[in-house]
Amino acid sequence: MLNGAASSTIGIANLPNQTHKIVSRKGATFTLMVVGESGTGKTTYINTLLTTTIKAYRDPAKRREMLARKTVSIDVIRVEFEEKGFRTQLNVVDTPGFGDYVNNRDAWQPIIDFIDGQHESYLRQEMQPERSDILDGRVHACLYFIYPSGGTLRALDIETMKRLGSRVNLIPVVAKADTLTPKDLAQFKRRVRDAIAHYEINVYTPPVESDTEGVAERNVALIDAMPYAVIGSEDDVQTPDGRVVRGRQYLWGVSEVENDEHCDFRKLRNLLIRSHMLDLVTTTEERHYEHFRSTHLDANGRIVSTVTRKDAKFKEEEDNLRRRFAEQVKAKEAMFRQWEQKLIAERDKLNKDLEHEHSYITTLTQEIKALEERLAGKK
Ligand SMILES: Nc1nc2c(ncn2[C@@H]2O[C@H](COP(=O)(O)OP(=O)(O)O)[C@@H](O)[C@H]2O)c(=O)[nH]1
Ligand SMILES: [Mg+2]
Repeated sequence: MLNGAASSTIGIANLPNQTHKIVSRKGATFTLMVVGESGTGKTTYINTLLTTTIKAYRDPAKRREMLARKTVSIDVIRVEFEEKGFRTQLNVVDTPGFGDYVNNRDAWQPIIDFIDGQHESYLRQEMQPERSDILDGRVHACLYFIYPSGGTLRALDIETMKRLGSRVNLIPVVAKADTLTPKDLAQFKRRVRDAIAHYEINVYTPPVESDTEGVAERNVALIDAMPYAVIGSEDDVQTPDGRVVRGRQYLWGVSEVENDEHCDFRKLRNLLIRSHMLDLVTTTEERHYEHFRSTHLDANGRIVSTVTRKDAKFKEEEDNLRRRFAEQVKAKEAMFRQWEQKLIAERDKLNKDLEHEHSYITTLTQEIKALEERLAGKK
């Protein structure tokens, strides 16, 4: 059961009947991933999203079990919710932050490998004759957490977002929006938007066209709000006017998570799990997965594996082996040469001995001959 302030229905239950049938036969799976520098609030955001969205887990133990812990590896949190008979399996992929190292080259590689790996796994299953139980781990939306520096996108953000945008529905997010004043936040969002356009980063854009009145305008407003400013909090706090809300308490007041004046948390949640869940799933299938498929099958229809890391490691091992082999060959060659020298020396010695024997025999033969002649003379 889903129950939050503005979440009377979730995405799947809101769909027109036709799509209902397609999605709900086995229940839908929706996979959301969070990526970004360490400490930008990714894990907190996941917990905020889950606890403000899925309130069925009133049992504290179960709720704790569901929450994300400090992230040291790529973690997948699985939650299932049901609304009007439609089951949705929500997978949230938490990733350890990057950017902690002096050398951040290829920091994005494990994340890219994960995304490509899910596509590859799906493709492998799809090519099997028995395909009724396909496990679908493909990432439908990737939230990229941008550090609220007040400046603009960092080089690492640009490099990572470029790679992500060509593989998944990339949704940029301004982290910890409560740390910027509304004026600075608006300016920062504008700069980020400009950088995204300038560096030609491919981001998810909600489709505008819609027959339903008001929906098109809402979608335009959604596009304009990108990058979505979010505030994460695991606590409920009291506002100066007495309301208890999810938020962060400060001396000057409260930053409210679910307040449109404070951040875009509600807008983003609505986009993800209600208004655009199906579009995120279909664009993943039709655009990103299709692109992966068309670029990862060779002429014989065999899968070209994506494991770049292992390639590099394998090559290193191969080089080591080759070097060790060459060294061993060289050592053996030296040994053979020594043997050869010894053999030659022995052969020479034998030859000399033979010569010696030969001349001895010749001398003896001559002596015999002389003796015979002398004997014959005496007769
Ligand atoms: N001011 C502020 N702090 C936040 C926000 N979200 C998370 N934090 C804090 O930032 C720190 C790092 O959060 P965490 O979720 O572990 O970051 P992660 O490394 O990206 O997963 C924690 O102390 C959080 O309480 C936010 O929206 N605003
Ligand atoms: Mg974390």
